[in-house]
Amino acid sequence: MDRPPLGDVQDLATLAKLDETILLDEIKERYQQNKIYTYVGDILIAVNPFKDLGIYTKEFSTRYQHIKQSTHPPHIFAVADAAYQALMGNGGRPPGNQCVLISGESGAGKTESTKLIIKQLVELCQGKTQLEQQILQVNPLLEAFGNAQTNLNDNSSRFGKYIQLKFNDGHVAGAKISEYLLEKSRVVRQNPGEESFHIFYYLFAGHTDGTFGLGDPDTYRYFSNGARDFKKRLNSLQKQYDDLVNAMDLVGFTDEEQMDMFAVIASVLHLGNVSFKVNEDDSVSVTDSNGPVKTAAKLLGIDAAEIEACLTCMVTVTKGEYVKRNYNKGQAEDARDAMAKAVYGRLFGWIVNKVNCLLVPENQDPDAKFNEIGILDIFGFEDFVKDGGKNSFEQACINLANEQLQFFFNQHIFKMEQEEYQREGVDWKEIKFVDNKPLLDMFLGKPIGILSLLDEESLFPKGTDQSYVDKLTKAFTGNQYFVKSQQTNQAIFSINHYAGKVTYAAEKWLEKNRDTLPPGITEVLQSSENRLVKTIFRGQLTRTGSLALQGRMSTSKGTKRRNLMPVSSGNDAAKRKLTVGGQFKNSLAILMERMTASTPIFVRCLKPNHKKQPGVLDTKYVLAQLLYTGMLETIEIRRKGFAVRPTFGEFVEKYKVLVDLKLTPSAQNCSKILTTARLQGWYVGYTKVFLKYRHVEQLTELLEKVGKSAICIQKYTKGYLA
Ligand code: AD9
Ligand code: MG
Repeated sequence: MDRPPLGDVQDLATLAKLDETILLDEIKERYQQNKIYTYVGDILIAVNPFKDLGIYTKEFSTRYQHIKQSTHPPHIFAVADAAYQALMGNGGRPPGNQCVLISGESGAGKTESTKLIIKQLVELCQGKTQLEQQILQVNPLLEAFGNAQTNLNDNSSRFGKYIQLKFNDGHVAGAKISEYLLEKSRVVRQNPGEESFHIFYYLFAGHTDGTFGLGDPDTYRYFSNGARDFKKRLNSLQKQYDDLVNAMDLVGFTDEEQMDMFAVIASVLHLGNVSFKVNEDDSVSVTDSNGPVKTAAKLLGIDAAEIEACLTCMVTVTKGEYVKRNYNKGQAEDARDAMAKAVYGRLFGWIVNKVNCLLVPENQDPDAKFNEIGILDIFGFEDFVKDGGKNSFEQACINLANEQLQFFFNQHIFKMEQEEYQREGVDWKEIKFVDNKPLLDMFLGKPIGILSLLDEESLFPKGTDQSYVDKLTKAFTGNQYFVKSQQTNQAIFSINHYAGKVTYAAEKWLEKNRDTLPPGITEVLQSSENRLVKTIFRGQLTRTGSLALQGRMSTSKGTKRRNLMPVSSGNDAAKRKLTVGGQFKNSLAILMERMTASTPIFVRCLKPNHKKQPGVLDTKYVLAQLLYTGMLETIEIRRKGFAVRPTFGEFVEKYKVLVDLKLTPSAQNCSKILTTARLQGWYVGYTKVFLKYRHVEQLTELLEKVGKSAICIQKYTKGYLA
């Protein structure tokens, strides 16, 4: 049977023959023609163009409103349109809550797709209200604080997010953002070639006048790789700073809050420059009490002496007596970094909370129920070893989230198809696919799971990264997903993920999982005279998210006050209910519940090459992505299943010539045509005929035999498959 010209097929599920070569050829050809979007059934494949294609203009937006998917070239706006129409009870998808699940490797285009979907949704509901305008600014705002340049992506999301847009009468009635696992460690250290969160660079660009005591950006320890061409980028960073301030204004952050936020960001950098010296009695103290520690303290609204005290020693109570234990230099540096990470992490959490408060109209009933469209934009699958870096605890969590999403995709795609067969009474044997459930169990299992064992080891006082890896090796040797290290003295192990083997270095996993602050730091920060710092460490927001002054402002100063607040070591750990891994596990479970309660639309983002280059499609790399995302299994279910499913009317109209031109659409007449054609293995359901591609080929041959002209057949077949 003739195939349409390469690159012309908009829905690959309509091709009579589809294997990995055809799939790849079609995608490659389309990419070269700047057709970055392709459907596989109702799934949208999006290949990152790494250039502006001019296809997201107002004109395109209008073109993709209230459409039938098959009548327009594939587009991300069509996905937004399908979700919106379904929400409104129109179109072919089940009504009610919808969710768009965007997956793909780091740098594949998930965040861009998310923004485009939100933009189109706002257009679809006219986008005139203040709330709708606020929503458009949320992503740029969060990206400033939660995204960073990595070796895989210049604007890499270092947190996952699920955005729920609630609709009432076709208009946005509110929004909620859930964030997952910000990579806080980036604040204090970055892999070679990488940067810290964008906001740190915007800060310098927006405050060149020396506000917040800032000097040359190259002099800050927390920029592990220096300020990275800061001077050359100054103009564009200034523009980004202005855009951010504009976004914060529009979303509803007050000027005062913004200044407080920048002060806190600056304090983190100053804190990073605090150094320690070893004294004669082996205790450590801050090298320069009038240096960065003073500036950091001023910005944080606390006394420098208090910071010095809680970074150099801890006070515990033993048998009613205060016992002071000095830190060594390494411990002091760890305490400093832990403090900086905590300040940044709390600030980010507060920003998300505040945004959530601002995105709910004040007069809205908090219990009101609305239909919603959720959009999931997680951090993409990562393996930094390939680029000379290391994979740590963060990468394990990021990759686990991607595994979970892949699992959801598998369940849904295979389940959905099989449900259609059930609805139509088709006799159907369940099809096999690469199920990553055993891998998820290995991560999430209790008491033997990668995260559970980490929790166990984190609580064990003598636990080390090495003892943790030893436990993993003992528990999972023989498991096909676990690969133990050849070097037994190294705390590393590998996991065979759906997207490939990833080697993890377990260095600092216990510490990262515990995520506890050294004793005393929280208390010092809670007693801050800076309203923002006080709030983020006491964790209270008013209804509108504005800063609330809590309690009495302490006027006591210096180490004296600190001595009144002794803490026993491990006190924070005891108070903390859940470890980072435990919290992440729970939030993934909640996310899955939310997604299960909605009708999903899948967007599969593909990265065309490793170099972020436009116009270059690395076939091997793209094929690998297509394979591990299960695209072939998806194709297999289409091929092994009844991929061609015309209604009785469509079928009779096209093939009645084989029996009798007077045939009318009915189950009986469909069976009659198929029996006359002597085909086997088809099925006639309650409203549709279920055919395999070979049936279409055989029917086409028969049509030829009955004397149809070749041109006529081609037109006919194309029309049928479209
Ligand atoms: V990560 O997992 O957060 O590291 P993403 O989110 O998948 O990753 P992102 O959306 O940030 O990737 O895309 C990476 C870059 O590719 C963007 O900064 C753009 O420069 C580029 N991109 C992505 N999609 C498009 C597009 N549709 N048109 C043009 C694009 N450029
Ligand atoms: Mg992203």
